[in-house]
Amino acid sequence: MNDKDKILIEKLRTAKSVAIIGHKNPDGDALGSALAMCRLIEMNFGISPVCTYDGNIPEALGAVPLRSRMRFVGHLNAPAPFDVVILVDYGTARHLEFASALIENAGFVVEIDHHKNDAPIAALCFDDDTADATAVIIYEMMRRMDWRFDGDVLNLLALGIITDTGHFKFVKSGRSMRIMADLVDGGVKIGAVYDMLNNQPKKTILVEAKAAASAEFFYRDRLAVATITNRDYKNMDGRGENVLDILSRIKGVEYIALLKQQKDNQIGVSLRGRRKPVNSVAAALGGGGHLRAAGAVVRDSLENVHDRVVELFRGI
Ligand SMILES: [Mn+2]
Repeated sequence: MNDKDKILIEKLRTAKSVAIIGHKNPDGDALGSALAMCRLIEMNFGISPVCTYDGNIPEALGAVPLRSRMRFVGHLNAPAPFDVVILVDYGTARHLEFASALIENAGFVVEIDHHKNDAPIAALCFDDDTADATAVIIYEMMRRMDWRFDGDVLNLLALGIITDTGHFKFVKSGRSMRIMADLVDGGVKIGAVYDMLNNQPKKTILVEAKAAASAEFFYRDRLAVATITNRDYKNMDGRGENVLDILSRIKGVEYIALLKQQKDNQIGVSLRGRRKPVNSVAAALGGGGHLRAAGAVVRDSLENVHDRVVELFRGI
């Protein structure tokens, strides 16, 4: 146990109310980390945290343990100031704008994150950008502080690791895999976690298959660009991982860009690099993310964003 652990324990021991918040439109790691932390605090401090989110939780994550504990931020009735607010897997402050009042009014703010962030929000930071997932950091905290846990906690942490590593494709070291081994020894069935994610609506898979089928290819087929227009966007569920996944299986494709027309002049861009980084392209579009999995939201027409993305990959 280290000094930061001791402060956290002291704050949680004396807290009468705790809120846990992840980034907007939570993914498997944000959701798994928030709910695992929720259960851990419940089991070890006898207090029931409020878990809140903004945006949309993909239907693919509808079957995760404790999913029903997540409360839409707009449905929190007159949230009193929380004694402790814990931010998990949030990235940068702009992903938490929806919760700024909760954070500002909190007695004490803690953050647990693996994103690179030059401007942390919290007074107490468990940040580590070498971790493959926020779930990795939480697992290590749980072990260090000798917290009690149950099967739900282990499955939620496994979910965070599996989804954020792209099913282990993006592991930066053996660290998250060693943790995964512990989780499996603790009873986690990897196949069951995968199957839990096979929970997507038919319309989503059909829209994603259509986007993959109409992809364009540039630079001797090294760049694949798929587009989902406004009309189809409403049938999406999450970020369109299936499109990225299908296109990344093509021989010779090095980079994949998925353009999602969220609104007429608002394009979500997801980028993947099979062997090389794409985060500089995301940064050039005003976004960010991980080395080989990054993205941006660009306020411009679909045509303009399309041409800019293709141009940014010129010379690859
Ligand atoms: Mn994450």
